[in-house]
Amino acid sequence: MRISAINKILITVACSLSAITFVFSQQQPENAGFELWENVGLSVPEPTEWSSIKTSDNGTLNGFAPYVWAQSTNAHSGSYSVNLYNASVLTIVAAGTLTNGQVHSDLNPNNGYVFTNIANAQWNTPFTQKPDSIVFWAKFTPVSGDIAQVKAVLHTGTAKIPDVAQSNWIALAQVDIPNLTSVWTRFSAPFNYFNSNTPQYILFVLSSGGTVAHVGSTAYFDDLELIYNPVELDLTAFMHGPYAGNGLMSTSLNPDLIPLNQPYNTIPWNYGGPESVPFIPNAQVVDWILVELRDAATAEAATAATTIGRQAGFLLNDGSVVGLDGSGRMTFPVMVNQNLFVVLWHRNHLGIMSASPVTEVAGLHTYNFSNTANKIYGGLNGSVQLETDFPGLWGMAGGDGNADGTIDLSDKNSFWSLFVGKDGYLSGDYNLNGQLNNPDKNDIWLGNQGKQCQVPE
Ligand SMILES: [Ca+2]
Ligand SMILES: [Ca+2]
Ligand SMILES: [Ca+2]
Repeated sequence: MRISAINKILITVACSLSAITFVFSQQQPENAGFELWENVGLSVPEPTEWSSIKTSDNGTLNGFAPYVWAQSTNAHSGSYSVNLYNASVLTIVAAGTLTNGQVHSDLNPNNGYVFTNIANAQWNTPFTQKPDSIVFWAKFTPVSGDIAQVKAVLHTGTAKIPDVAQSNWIALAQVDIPNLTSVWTRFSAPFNYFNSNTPQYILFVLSSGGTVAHVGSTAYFDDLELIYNPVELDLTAFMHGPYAGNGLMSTSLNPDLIPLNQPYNTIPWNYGGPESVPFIPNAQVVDWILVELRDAATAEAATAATTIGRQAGFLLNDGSVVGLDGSGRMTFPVMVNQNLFVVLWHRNHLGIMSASPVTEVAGLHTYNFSNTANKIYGGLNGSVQLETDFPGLWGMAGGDGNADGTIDLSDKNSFWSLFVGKDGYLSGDYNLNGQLNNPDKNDIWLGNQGKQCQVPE
């Protein structure tokens, strides 16, 4: 039998990675500064993307409904704000009302509501993100105990405000303004999340009246904004290959051999992020590292499907993980609903995940993978003890040249043997010194054989 001498390079994706592209732009309300106005056939224009009680879903009542809004040149910024005021028709007092959805009007104001009309794009605002809070600017002159109010509801499907059942609601942010507010004032409120569902729409209602509105109350609104507090990371981790002792890694690849573009745009990471630098920003940079955030109840449940963000950054010789400027912390514009688990990927070391949730203190999410045993999920099955003397040091296992999540003979045969003697930024350069020779195999790969990536698939 003839045996082929060709080494078959198997690229199996043991630690499977999703190819999802994450969009980091933050969704904001449309025409949130009320600068754009449109004539919708009424004698008063409406702010574009917003509507009120004369364009409700009840064509019969629309003709009788009073005007309760006006374009105002009394603006917090730009040229205009929206002025809402309570007005009466016959014996009914209608509250000044503005929504990005549609008004459902009723002869009894108590039966009125605003709603996301999913049947018509004119009356709904698709929205899939999870802001932390709402901010806007307002002035208010109340009459007889009236309150001005802004509510924002993130929801799926059809939803309305108010709604006793709160059907399809995911989160509510609400600001009540009970007092005279004669100068432009900034108001804010957090979104209170009821569940971890992903929104499909956002519904706002702005009002110049409370549950029982009185004629004469008038309010001005401008510059609505949604606030997203990013997850800022303070991470520490070490890699076996370049580990040089005394809590430091070598920086032999720096600067000439480290590429200026993030190298994780290939199998198995398939990370298409645009991270690149004009030059390696810091003499302490060891190599590029890919940081992945997962949102799950437990470490076991933190599979690839729970990924909420990925970014490439730099690992420094003291174990710090930093952004593209070489010193600042990495931030992710995401919101964590359950628990945050952080995964680190390196091109020829086994990926690692935090064994426990990464918690926030004063806005900072801190995790040190290295300073005690079992900070790395799965322990020594997928990592290495770098220092045995107290207090010890633990890090990422080197030798996975084909990045399939297992350190075995194929990493030697295909990615080390074939390139022995070569220089460069090579997968088989397991000690990251820019030269591929015996120490890569003997000092790093050999002792790590059999270790497997413990990051949940
Ligand atoms: Ca404005
Ligand atoms: Ca391997
Ligand atoms: Ca080497």
